[in-house]
Amino acid sequence: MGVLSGKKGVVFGVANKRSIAWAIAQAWHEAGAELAFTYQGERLKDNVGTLAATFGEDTLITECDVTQDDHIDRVFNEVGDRFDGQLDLLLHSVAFAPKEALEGDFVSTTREAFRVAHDVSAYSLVALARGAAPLMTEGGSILAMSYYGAEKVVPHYNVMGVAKAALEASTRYLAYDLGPRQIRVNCISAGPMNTLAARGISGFGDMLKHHAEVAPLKRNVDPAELGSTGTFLASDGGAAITGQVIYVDSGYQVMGM
Ligand code: 0WE
Repeated sequence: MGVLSGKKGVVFGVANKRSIAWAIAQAWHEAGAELAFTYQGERLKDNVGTLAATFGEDTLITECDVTQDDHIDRVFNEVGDRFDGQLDLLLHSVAFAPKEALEGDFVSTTREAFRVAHDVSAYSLVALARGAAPLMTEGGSILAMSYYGAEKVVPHYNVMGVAKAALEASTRYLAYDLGPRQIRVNCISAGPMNTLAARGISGFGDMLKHHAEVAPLKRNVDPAELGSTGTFLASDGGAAITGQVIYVDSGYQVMGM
């Protein structure tokens, strides 16, 4: 029996098979959870549908633009119907900043780029937690993805770093609000991963190399390792862990030089 058997979960942020969301979803599935998936727009529907169908042809997949309150309301109605009003797990693996904002100087960030980055990447966790909480009647585990650029300057990460700082702080405030209902809220701060979101970021290959050279473990992070930590946090192993940011980064975060 898997550590998540009988648990029901909803996963936001699968784009393709390299997505962090997919790595964590696979680990949750292997641990016995039953999952539903959302996709961000029509162009990702088939990708997510094909992946989700490997867990069974009847897996719920539904569209969710996390900046639209009506999408979020509909998704939790559908999830509640599918899982008989029970939800235990939620994965938030969603971020976006306009490409220009990740290229120049942070000081050049426009009001609109700042707004969009925070709406998609940070406020969405608050909105999803509020939608999920009424279904998490037996407690639950909410997991979001962060990155080191939330706490230290990573050149060009810019407004995403500020949005991840807001995401991490939101995790602590949500942990406080939802704690009395035994709903836990945590972040995994992952080392740089070779995903769709990272592709097209100039110098990303050099970042991976730097990370592997500096990190105590002298290697990058395997997506399956994010899955293992995600399963631990969702399981009884993580039952007293809430409001935390757990670094899954080969130890990079401890280094001063
Ligand atoms: O959080 C992220 C990236 C998220 C992301 C990626 C994109 C690329 C395409 C958000 N918005 C966009 N917008 C786009 O138009 N990471 C942790 C990966 C990442 O992104 C970086 C990094 C790292 C690491 C950007 C600059 C510097 C380092």
